[in-house]
Amino acid sequence: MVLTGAGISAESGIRTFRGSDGLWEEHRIEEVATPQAFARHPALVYRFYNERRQQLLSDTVQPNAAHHALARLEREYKGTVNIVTQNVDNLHERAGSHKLIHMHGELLKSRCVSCGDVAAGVVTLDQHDQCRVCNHRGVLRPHIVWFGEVPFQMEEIAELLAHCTLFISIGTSGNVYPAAGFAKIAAESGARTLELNLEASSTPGNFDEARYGPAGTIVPLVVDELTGSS
Ligand code: BV8
Repeated sequence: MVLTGAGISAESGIRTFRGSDGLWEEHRIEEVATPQAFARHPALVYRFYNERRQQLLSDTVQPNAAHHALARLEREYKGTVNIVTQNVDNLHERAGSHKLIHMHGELLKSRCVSCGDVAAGVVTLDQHDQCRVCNHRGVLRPHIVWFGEVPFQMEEIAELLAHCTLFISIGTSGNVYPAAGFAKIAAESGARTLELNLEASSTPGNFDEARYGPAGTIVPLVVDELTGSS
């Protein structure tokens, strides 16, 4: 089981949360990425996500060597490879990964708060948009898990954690729960745990081993070792 965070997309040009000191413009991200912020200042929250979607959809943002290495691992590894990502970008899919859970949602999708419809291919969202299913207006929100909301597919993730033999964390600072607690749960289930990051995360004690460096450099090396091609 592989858990990825913002660090794996850093070399693709997407800023990490810590890299921006947790800020977007003058707002703390924890204050913008919440249901309360959306209720109080919808236009601000719509803009926050419209700007990130615009960047993700630009040609300059492409999967990097770490994303491609994980897709190769899924193809070539002797066991099953499952990725759980905290990221809302689509770079794992574009690199060819299939077994993938977006526990914090997906930037390019919207959800109707009235009928629950989830639509893909979103470019911009605003409070005037109409749901394609129930036709209500002003009901589309980013299909993103905000602070204080329950992450998606937690049952499937619990199953993966209970049965995984190797848990690899890539590019996450280990600050946001429940994701930050996964390594410990995997270790309690008997998995070997490996942290791949630019620097030590907040929970280095949860890992048997750690390797530090840019994901684009160290992830392909680890995948070579795991697939016997090194
Ligand atoms: C929940 C989508 C209950 C949004 C995200 C008080 C009030 C309310 C809640 C809480 C509270 N106190 C604690 C909580 C829980 C809260 C939380 O943890 N808060 C934190 C701030 C303390 N969590 C929640 O609210 C979660 N829900 O708890 O519900 C529950 C729990 C369990 C079961 C049932 C119910 C929901 C959290 C989800 C929030 N949404 N994303 C959006 O994108 O706009 S979180 C968002 O921030 C990311 O998805 C990610 O999870 C997190 C950022 O973390 P990272 O990915 O690690 O990124 P970061 O920048 O921090 O670190 C990057 C790392 O990469 C660094 O270590 C860096 O060194 C490294 N790096 C950089 N460059 C590279 C690199 N590594 C390799 N190569 C490089 N080139």
